[in-house]
Amino acid sequence: MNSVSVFPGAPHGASSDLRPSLTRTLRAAFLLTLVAHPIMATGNDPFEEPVASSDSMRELFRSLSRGFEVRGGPADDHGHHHGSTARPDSHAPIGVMGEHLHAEGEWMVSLRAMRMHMDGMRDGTNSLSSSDVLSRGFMVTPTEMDTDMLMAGAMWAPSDDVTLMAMVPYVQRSMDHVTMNGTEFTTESEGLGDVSLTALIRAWDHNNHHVHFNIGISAPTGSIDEEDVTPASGGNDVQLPYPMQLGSGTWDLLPGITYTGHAAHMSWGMQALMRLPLEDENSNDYRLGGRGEVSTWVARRLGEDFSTSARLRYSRWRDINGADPLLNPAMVPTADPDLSGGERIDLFWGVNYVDSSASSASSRFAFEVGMPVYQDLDGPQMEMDWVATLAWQKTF
Ligand SMILES: [Cu+2]
Repeated sequence: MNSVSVFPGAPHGASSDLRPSLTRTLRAAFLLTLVAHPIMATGNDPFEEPVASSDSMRELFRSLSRGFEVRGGPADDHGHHHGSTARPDSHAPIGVMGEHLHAEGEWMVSLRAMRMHMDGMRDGTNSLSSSDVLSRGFMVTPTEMDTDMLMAGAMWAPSDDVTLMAMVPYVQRSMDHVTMNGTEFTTESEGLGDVSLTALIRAWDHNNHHVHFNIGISAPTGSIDEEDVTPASGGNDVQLPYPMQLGSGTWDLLPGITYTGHAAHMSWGMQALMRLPLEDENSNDYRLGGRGEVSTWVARRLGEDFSTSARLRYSRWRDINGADPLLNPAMVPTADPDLSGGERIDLFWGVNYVDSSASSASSRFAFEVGMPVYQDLDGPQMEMDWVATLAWQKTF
């Protein structure tokens, strides 16, 4: 299909008509790279013959990680770190959280910068143009959305069998829309998201195989009263639809289970996580639908300091229960609680770096990017286009 058929008659300029085909080309290139990278990696064994580019990359990252060393004392020697701590792939791809334990007394701090880009609308597995959505009677349809999240994390292990993990997200959202008469406008929201605390509890260890439980709780610290101006609001701030809010508004349970395994040059894992509301409704008379996801990944070491990873994630989330009385579901699909459930399969590619020559108090850098290969949405609902995470982690 060509790009013209994607937005037939949509009130957009020629430049935005190009976007779907560009997106498709980028996605095809990404998936091709993802499939090809393990093959290329085996073709030129990096353990025998490190390629020049990876040497200069290593130097760059090493000098970066030295820049992050704490002044006056890098590398306290605790002496009881796990043997695998300095492997780049001893941590999962960075989009996976709570997948490793720490040794007793060990601390880790981390900072993740994440962006999720959504582009266009979908009903079931079919993409919809803006005019398709408007022809169903909505006054407004979203066209694009970006969510940026800065996530500060801390991990601490009171014992070898239990690691505690706290996550503090700062969220920025921006959504572009077009109205029935062609007016384009953007709404924005920004602030603290839902803070969570999770206990990672060792369940089973056998040689290179490891299982732990994730038992977390998420506090309703993120606002569900975000407002902005729209063309219909006469210059006043009005309540924004559900996807623009910063938190769930309820206390949520975050149960999960994680399996990881490793061999000399490979590691792999699987994690199932859920988010289940613990209250019937929040202060705005609704609760988000329960959400579950399963990730499976495999990582391959490239020399001592780098690893690359491929990850497959299946997510499913249910419709919103109840309704915010300030929202009119006939205005825009994002204000309709019955148009919020769905399922999706995403494929990710990632890279981890750790300076293996440093002592145990080492900095890590990691990057992961993913794209959906399948989306089935209770629509019209916004389609996910890509998601990327860049992170720094430091163990004490
Ligand atoms: Cu950690």
